[in-house]
Amino acid sequence: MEKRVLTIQDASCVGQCSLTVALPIISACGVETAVLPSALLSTHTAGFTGFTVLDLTGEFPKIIEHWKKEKISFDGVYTGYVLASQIDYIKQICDELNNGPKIIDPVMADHGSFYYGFDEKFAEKMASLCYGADVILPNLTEAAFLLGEKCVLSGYDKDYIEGLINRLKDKLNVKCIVLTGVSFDDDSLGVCVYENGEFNYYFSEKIVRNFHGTGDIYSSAFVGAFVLGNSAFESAKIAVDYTVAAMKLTLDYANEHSYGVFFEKALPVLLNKLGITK
Ligand code: PXL
Repeated sequence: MEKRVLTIQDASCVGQCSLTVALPIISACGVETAVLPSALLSTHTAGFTGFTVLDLTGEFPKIIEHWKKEKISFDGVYTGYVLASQIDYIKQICDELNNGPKIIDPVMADHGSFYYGFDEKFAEKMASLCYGADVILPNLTEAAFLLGEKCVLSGYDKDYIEGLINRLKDKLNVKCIVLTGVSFDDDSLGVCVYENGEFNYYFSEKIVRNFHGTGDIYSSAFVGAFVLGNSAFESAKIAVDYTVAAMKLTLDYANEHSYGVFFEKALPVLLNKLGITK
C-alpha cells in the first residue's frame, strides 16, 4: 500500500532546511508527503540576521478540524522545528490522525547551545512530545538538553553514549533512538542507534567544515528509508551515506556556499542506496 507521511516543521523560504529539505527528500523516496508548516521564515535563523518569522499556530486547530471532517489520516508523522505553542496540537494529531510511526527530531540545539528562540523550558516541552515516540533523532546536544543535563561534546566514550541513550529511553519511553554527531576520534563521525535492546554504531569520514541543515537532511532521508520498511539501523546508515555525499558535493561544487548543503544534487545517491534506481 502507498504511504502518506505528515511532516510538521517550518518553511524557511531560503535556507535548504526543514520543509524545503523534507518535502523533496521524502517525496523522492516515493512516499506521499503532506505538510503542516509550523512557521514561515524568510530564511533560517543560523547565520542570517533580520529574518522575518510568522508563527502559524493559529492555523493548527482549524487544519486539524478540517482533516478530521475529511477523515484524513497518516501512515506516519515526522516533526522537526516546531514552536512550544504547537506541541499539544501535535500530540493530538499523533493520537487521533496517525496510524503509523511517530518520529520526532527534537530540533532545538546543536554544538552545545540552543538555536535562536529556544531554551530549557522548550526542552521540557519537547521531551513531552518525544514521550512514547517510535523513533527520536537527537544530536548530542539535544539529547543532553532533553534530559536537563550539561552536554558533553568531546572526550566521551561508549559508556557515556550508551548511558545517555539509556537515560533517554527510561525518561521518554521511546522504542528507538538515533543519536547523531557521535565521534570517538578525529577522523570519523556517525550515529549510535538503539533498537530492540541493542546498540549499533555506524561511522563515515568526518568532514571538517560546519554545514547548516545537515540534521534536517539526515532525518528526512531516515524517514524516507524507515517508512519504506527498512530497520532503524539500516535507515540510519543510508541517511549517513546520503548526508555525507551531499556535503562532499557541496564542497566540490561551491566551497563558499555557506547557508546549506546541495542535497538536491546527491538525491541519486539516496535513490540508489534505497534500491529505487540502479
Ligand atoms: O535546521 C534546523 C532549523 C530549522 N528551521 C529553522 C532554523 C533551524 C536551525 O537553526 O533556524 C528556522
